[in-house]
Parts: sequence; C-alpha cells; structure tokens
Amino acid sequence: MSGNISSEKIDLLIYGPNKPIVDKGFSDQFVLHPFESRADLDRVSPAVAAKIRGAAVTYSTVRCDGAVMAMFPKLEIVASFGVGYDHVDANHAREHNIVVTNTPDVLTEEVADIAMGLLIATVREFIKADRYLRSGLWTTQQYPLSVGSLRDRKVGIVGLGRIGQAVARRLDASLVPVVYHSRNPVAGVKHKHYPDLIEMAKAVDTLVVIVPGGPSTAKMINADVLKALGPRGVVVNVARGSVIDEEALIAALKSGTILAAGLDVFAKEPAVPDELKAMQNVVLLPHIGSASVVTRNAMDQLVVDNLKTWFAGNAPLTPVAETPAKGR
Ligand code: A2R
Repeated sequence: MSGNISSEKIDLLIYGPNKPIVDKGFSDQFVLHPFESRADLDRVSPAVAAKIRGAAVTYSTVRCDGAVMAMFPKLEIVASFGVGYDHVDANHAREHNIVVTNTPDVLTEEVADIAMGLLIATVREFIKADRYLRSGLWTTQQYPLSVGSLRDRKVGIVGLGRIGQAVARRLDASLVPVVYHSRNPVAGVKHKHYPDLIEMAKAVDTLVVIVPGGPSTAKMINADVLKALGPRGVVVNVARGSVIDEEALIAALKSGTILAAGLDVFAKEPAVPDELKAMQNVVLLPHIGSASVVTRNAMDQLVVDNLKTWFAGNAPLTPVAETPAKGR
C-alpha cells in the first residue's frame, strides 16, 4: 500500500449507481471512470485498467469480488458505500494489500429508527390498520384490538454492535426489557448476554436482527430458532436477507409457529416471495434502513473522504476489520 501526494493524476473507478456527491467530490487531480454495472466493467480498456488506483463501490447491488479487483493491478483502496460490505471480498483485498473502507456510524441512528419503527408497526399492525381506514371500514366498525403489544414483550437483539446498541437505547427508553446475542459479550453493557442464540430465543418473544451478512451469519435465524421463539414470536430484520432462512420464516408465519415479522431486507432483493406479500401478519419495507437523503448523503461523503484521505497520504478514516488502518 502506498500513498501519493504528488501532483500526478489519480485514476479512480466509480463502480455502481451514479452518485452526485461522489461525482462532484474530487478535485481535478483525480480522474473518474464511472461503470454502473458488472457488465459495463467488461468494457474497461486495458489502458484505463492499468491506471486505476482507487475504487468507490457506490452501492451493494454491484459485487466487488476478487475477479473485479484483479482487473486493476495497481488498486490500493476500495471505498465501499454502506456499513455492511458482504458484497466486497475483504479477505481477497487483505491478501492483495488492498485497503477496504465502509461507512459505519453515519447511518447508525437512522437504521435504529427503522428497526424501532418496524417493530412497532408490526406488533401494533400499522399497515393493516391503514388499509382498514382507507377502505372505509372505520365508518361502520372500530378496528379490532391488536393481539401484539410492546407492553408485554421482551426483546432479544441479535448483534449488539453500533446499530444494535442504538436499538437497545430506544427500547430502554420505551421500558421494554432487552437481552442480546453475539459471539462475544459487550463490555460495559447492562443487558444480559446469551452466547447461545436458541437459549435467547427461548427466553424472549421478539428478535431484532442486526448482524453483518456473509457466511458466518447465513441463515442463523432458522426453523429451530423460530420454534424456540414460539407462537407470540415477532422477528424484525434490518440486517441482511441472508441472515434469515426465508423459507423457514414463511413456514413459521403460515403455521403460527411465530406471530409476525417486520422485514426491511430479503434473501433475493429486490425479489420478495409472493407468499410474504400475501400475508397480513408481516410488514415489508424495500431495504430503506439508511435510505433518507441526509444519511445517504453522509454515507456518499464518507466514501469520498476515505479516498481523498488515502490519496493525501493518510490512513483511511473507516477501514474494515479485515484491513485495519496502518500508519502511512
Ligand atoms: O459476534 P461479535 O461479538 O463480533 O458481535 C457482533 C455481531 N456479530 C455476530 N453475532 C453472532 N454471530 C455472528 N456470526 C456474528 N457476527 C457478528 O454483530 C456485533 O455485535 C454485531 C455487529 O456490529 P457492528 O460491527 O458494530 O456493525 P453495525 O454498525 O451495528 O452494523 C451491523 C450490520 C451491517 O453489517 C449491515 O449488514 C447491517 O447492519 O446494516
């Protein structure tokens, strides 16, 4: 890894959807090469590929795997948009001395808001009640009492990292008891830690899932976890669709093994199973956890700032765990 503070031009790959903040964020010392999709990348000329030293991955819809990185022999840094980076092969990057950065922190509270909103919308049936009002039924009959309530619930947070802790703060304020599961206990946290997910599922009736995607968490919310959660069970997922066994979830919702689910993420986005769409006991959001103008702008800016900081000769601002910051 080497920085560059000379006046020579720095060629950057801009990989993924067009982002105005990224497009306008660099001085004329940088030359930007935008490619929106993997198919577009096949048209990169060898002359350009040989010059690329940095890449912005502007959304998780494009994969930056080893084959993509290998197209650019001088690549030093991949600045990825989003806190989750399961679409970037960070292990390949580490092995090839490439730094990967993500955009944590700037989206933490926004995603926690969505988790909390989705939980309340699910247990108190906001979407069903909205449909009821619009259909005119309220003029003849009160909406039925919701079976679910936050008042008699205990929440198990799956992943008590930055976002998980922000969710826990919201639940604390709402006087809802909280426990959590992660591989390691979090220092200085008053909530009970369950090293075993099934044991936690048995002890609570609500799961809020906010772990990273990728192989270590794939389908960790499976049929056994849902069974342990039980018939009052509510699952809220604002992590990645891969974390839940979607078929097992659909079966559990259909059979009454659990009560309801609030989902912001899905296994094969933007495809959502028709079975889920047909259910009344689910609330479905189109992956909007961080998707407000103010937060997405901050995320775009952090992509730009990581690249600029690196090419000014400094350690990147927010490197991922696989490629920790080094003094430069
Ligand atoms: O397991 P630990 O002690 O490393 O705790 C982390 C936990 N976690 C897991 N828990 C159980 N089994 C696993 N295989 C596993 N892998 C990770 O998830 C930690 O408590 C939490 C992740 O926290 P942060 O790294 O601070 O991430 P942040 O900013 O809260 O975002 C979480 C995810 C992103 O990766 C995106 O996929 C999504 O939220 O938007």
